[in-house]
Amino acid sequence: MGNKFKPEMKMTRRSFLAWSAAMGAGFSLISLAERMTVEAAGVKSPEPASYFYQACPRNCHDTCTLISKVVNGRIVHVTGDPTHPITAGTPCVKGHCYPTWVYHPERILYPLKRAGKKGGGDWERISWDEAYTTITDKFKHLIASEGAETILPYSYSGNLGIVNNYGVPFRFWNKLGASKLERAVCSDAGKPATKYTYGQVGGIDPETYARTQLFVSWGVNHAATNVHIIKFINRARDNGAKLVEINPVRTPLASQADLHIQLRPGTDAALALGIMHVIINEGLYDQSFVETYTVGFDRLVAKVQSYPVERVESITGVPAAAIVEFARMYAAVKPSILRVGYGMQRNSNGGQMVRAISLLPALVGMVGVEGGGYVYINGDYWAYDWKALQRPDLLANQQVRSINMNEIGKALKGQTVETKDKPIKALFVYNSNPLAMATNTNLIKQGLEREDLFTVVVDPFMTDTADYADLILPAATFFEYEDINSDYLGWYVRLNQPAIPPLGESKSNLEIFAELAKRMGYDEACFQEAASAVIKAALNSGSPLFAGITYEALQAKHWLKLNLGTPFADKKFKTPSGKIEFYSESLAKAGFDPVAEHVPPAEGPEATPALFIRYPLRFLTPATKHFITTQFHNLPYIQEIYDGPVIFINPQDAGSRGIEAGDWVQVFNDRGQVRLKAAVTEAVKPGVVMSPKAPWHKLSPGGSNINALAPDRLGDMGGVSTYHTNLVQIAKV
Ligand SMILES: Nc1nc2c(c(=O)[nH]1)N[C@H]1C(S)=C(S)[C@@H](COP(=O)(O)OP(=O)(O)OC[C@H]3O[C@@H](n4cnc5c(=O)[nH]c(N)nc54)[C@H](O)[C@@H]3O)O[C@H]1N2
Ligand SMILES: Nc1nc2c(c(=O)[nH]1)N[C@H]1C(S)=C(S)[C@@H](COP(=O)(O)OP(=O)(O)OC[C@H]3O[C@@H](n4cnc5c(=O)[nH]c(N)nc54)[C@H](O)[C@@H]3O)O[C@H]1N2
Ligand SMILES: [Mo]
Repeated sequence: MGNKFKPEMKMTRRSFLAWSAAMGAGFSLISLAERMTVEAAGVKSPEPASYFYQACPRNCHDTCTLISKVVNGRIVHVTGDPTHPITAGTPCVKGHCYPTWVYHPERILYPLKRAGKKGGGDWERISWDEAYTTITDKFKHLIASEGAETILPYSYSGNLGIVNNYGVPFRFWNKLGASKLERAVCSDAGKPATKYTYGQVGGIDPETYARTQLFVSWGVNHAATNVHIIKFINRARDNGAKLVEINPVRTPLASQADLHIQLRPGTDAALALGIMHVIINEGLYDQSFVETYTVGFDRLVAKVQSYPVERVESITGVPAAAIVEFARMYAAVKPSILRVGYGMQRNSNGGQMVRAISLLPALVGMVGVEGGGYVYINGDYWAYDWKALQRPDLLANQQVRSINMNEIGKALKGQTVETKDKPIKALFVYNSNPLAMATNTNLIKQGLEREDLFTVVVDPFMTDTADYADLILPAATFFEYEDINSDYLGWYVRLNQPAIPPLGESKSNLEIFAELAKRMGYDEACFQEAASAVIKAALNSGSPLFAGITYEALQAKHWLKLNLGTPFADKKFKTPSGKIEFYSESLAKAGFDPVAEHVPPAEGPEATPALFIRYPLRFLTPATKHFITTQFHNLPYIQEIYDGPVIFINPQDAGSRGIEAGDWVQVFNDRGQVRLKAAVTEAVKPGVVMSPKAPWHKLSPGGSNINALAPDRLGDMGGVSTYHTNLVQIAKV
């Protein structure tokens, strides 16, 4: 990495024991019975060994319960909890690597300050005292001279801990009055889209998938992003269920599916309306369900008439016969589950695509039934006491400005309305690596290079973003602090115990914000709370979903299931009409078609024909099994098994460009360029290319990753990112 600092790891057995004694009750050893369960699962245990339970806090549906084995103060092995129904004893390929992640020789273990030009790679080790003083002096100066809004926290999902991500940092930023970050990179169009239809966002319990007869995976790549759920889908298939995959890419699960509908990206609303055209016009819908529990059916009937299957074929590229086949299957085979992914809605028209798809289960009566339903995200089941966690009451200026994280490059360059006259002067990055993961990264880099910008990065590793920091604070990993986590697909709250003390001088986000608060002179008691107190406050929301889920119960059991039955079993919906809305007045008020509509993507042959001539390929950059967004790329074991910086290209597109499998190619558009290796395959259709998110720039050939090409345009709903509305051209190098 070329940085002039020497990581050291000094934790003697004596200091470990002193630390573990100091951790007291929060540091519980697992019981003998549990240890026997672990050993029965094949974990060898030479004495003396201790075992600790973690909740993997990566941004991942699965949120595995892990068990780490510690010998002489060192984690020697990490496995999955064999008793957990979803984790079922095995982490994913990345989870297996955790010991090498924790003890990576390039972990940052001390505060560092820049010792050369920004991005130059020269660092000087400093004390925590100097680091804190530098930051708080800067903050105090900015607050007094230019206002607290010139300070912007940037964070997202490096760890999703309720304490260390969603909790304590917000208390600090509220009190300080910093600009708010609109955290809209991920699933934020699909949420409002789903709410327009059902009034809330939530999914069904994946452990009930086995009861379905038809599983429709619409824009999800389970084999990469959700491996622990596949066993439930397979159990359903063992019971005779059919599997349908609707995805522009032939994913591993699509290869095994009964039907793979390989549509053009960004055309899903047209497909959904075409399917509804068949179901309605052939009289296959659930008439009594529609009459009893929905409003606006007549408007839907009218709307689908403009989506006959021939027209839908020309928009989506899906043969009319396949649309009819699926429509008839979806109306006939019950119970059915329709699972919608997040990748698709990261498009300029993503919200409207999810809205159109969300109408399907209601049309065939698959809402509130066992083994059936619609699945998006479990956000509404995270029934924590958010006010106690984040303390919005500490924010004096309720009108504080908000900056969309998807426009971070523009914001740093003063190119947004909010930042033109009041520039961002301090950027505090934690739990995120924006320079690698966000859109239009060349612009972000220019922003980070600003000499008048003071940037702090808190991370366990020297990331692309950290390279441009003025100050780097060493973050402890989740094996080194206490927290709780929630799944966003399964229904659990899980305790995360520390297994070892923080390596070197690294600290948890909680500790860092506590000390910053002290030095800023914030004397509210909440700033000095231990993790256990924050967890207790968060769980104490009074929500019936959390009945029986307490800190003490979590310490004893490590994970506890939410108290939820079949969602919508009572057929009550939190929409304005109290019913499922095929026609939505709120959608109309927000400027959308009140039923649903196919809107061509903002970059494409219809919307930008001239651009399409120069850049005729639609570039998808979804997840790979090897990374969690930007994490793990720096692990040797992952590098060994990672296919490298590939781009999938159809033989037709490769042939017309003289590209053969294994050739290095340049992928480019007006925003940037990236060098990738061609994988010539029919897994993508002509006109579509695909390369996984989100390697580090500095570990990528040519020093640039795929997000150098990604647009910073916002999507139609929720201010979401639009990674997939991205036209490119490819040339052999
Ligand atoms: N091209 C493309 N890009 C995408 C996407 C896409 O589909 N395509 N998806 C987007 C989506 S959906 C998301 S959610 C984002 C995710 O992007 P991010 O939220 O940035 O998430 P990660 O890359 O997982 O982790 C960011 C950093 O957190 C650090 N970290 C880990 N644990 C801790 C900790 O305990 N404390 C601190 N302080 N830091 C820690 C890691 O070392 C890492 O550098 O990426 C987006 N980027
Ligand atoms: N291994 C691994 N797991 C992860 C992540 C990771 O980086 N690696 N990221 C995590 C994060 S942050 C998130 S948000 C989730 C995301 O979970 P998913 O939604 O499953 O993942 P994505 O890869 O973003 O997108 C899923 C699929 O959308 C498809 N897609 C793209 N455009 C379209 C379209 O227009 N129509 C249709 N029908 N499909 C389309 C892509 O081909 C891709 O297969 O996964 C999480 N889990
Ligand atoms: Mo995400």
